[in-house]
Amino acid sequence: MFKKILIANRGEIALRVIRTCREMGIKTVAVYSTADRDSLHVKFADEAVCIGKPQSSESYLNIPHIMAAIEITNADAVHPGYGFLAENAKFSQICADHGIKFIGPTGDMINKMGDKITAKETMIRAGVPVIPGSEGLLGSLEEAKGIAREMGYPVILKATAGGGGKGMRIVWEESEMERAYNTAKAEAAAAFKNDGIYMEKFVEEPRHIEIQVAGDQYGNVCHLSERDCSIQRRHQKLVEESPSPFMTRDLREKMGEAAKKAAGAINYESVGTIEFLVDKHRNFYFMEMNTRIQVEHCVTEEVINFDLIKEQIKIAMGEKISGMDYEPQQHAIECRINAEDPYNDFRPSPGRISVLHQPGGHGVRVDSHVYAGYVIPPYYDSMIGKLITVARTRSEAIDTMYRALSEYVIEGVKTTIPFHLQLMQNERFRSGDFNTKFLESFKMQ
Ligand code: MV4
Repeated sequence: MFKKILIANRGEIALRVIRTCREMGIKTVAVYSTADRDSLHVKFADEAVCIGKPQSSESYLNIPHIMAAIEITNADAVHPGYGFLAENAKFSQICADHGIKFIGPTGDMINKMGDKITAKETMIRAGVPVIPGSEGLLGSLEEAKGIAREMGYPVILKATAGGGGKGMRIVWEESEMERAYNTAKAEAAAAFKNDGIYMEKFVEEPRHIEIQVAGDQYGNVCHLSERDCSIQRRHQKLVEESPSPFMTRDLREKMGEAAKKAAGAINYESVGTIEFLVDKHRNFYFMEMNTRIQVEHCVTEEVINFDLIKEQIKIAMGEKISGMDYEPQQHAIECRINAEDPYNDFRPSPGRISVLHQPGGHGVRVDSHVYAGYVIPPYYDSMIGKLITVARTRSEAIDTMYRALSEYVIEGVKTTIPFHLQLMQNERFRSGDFNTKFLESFKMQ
């Protein structure tokens, strides 16, 4: 049993973890940068330690500073949240070496999924469908052209150290290959200090559907159904929902089994997510695994009535999971409320929230760390909070969302609320007929 958990994060997820710890009777330690002195996670935790300057590299990404905070507060476990150090294999390993439980997977598990070619090879061995492409790294431009000619264009070049859309290049015909090959390699080298790239057949207009999984220390794995995250802009998710409007019982069964094989292949411990691309014929392919709790975990919590943070902590304490799979019992939608201007290319809009009224009522959940007078610092992501609605049907969840968005008042900064209001009224969104390209043609009124 943990007595005290240090939360190596900030914002809404730090608050989210503190809330569950309170319910479990576990003491909490917040860490904060000098830009976050007045944050709610600092006020709500039992203790708080300043870990440095506003830049993430000086605070939330600074492992020595965080280890010092663990040491002086005598915390016995650390929750990394999402982003920052959540998928840092070294940090997980360093915690283990110091007898501190990292609430998440081991460094070895993070490494096995962090390198995309290694992950893909592991999936092939486990019998999980992957996108056809090169066998491992591309050795030369000529090799790339040869594979593409055999497979047929379009193809996509990806960095093996990448993920989340960074350093990808779509190639539509052979004349574009040389340039794409060279820029993809150069970008990968600059961004990840690893210029290894590989090739896949480009799947056109896919859906992004991910399966939430949980695995314990005894080799049990279960799945907790899907989330549809196809409403994205430049690889930033804006809306997530469960169940997916594209899902069928049969497809969920198949994707759920594939996701369990994927997690089982690395003896995964903790909660995690298997991301799939799903084409219009409902063929699905492993894309990558997220070895962390995600921003959108709340939609799963609402449809299966389950506290995923509590589950994550219990798994880290060595409890067994039931091994049962879960099906959505309701419909939940999440809208990310960001300090961004949807009328101006979603440009960040940090600053002081002068007036705030958050929505409530039946079927409405708000996960947010802001209050009236709070200043959104420019150093971190621009999320103000997440608005989640839950109802018996998708159409009712959308209606509740529209009502809740209409109640939301945020003055002082621009927000994504006007975008979400228009999306909830959009015919194609309402009919469930969308894919990852949908927002490219969406125009604000
Ligand atoms: C793809 C693809 C089409 N074909 N791979 C984007 C994020 C990264 N995880 C991989 N991504 C993609 N990989 C093949 N072979 C299309 C995307 C993609 C995408 C995927 C999910 C959600 C939004 C997306 C937007 C553009 C491209």
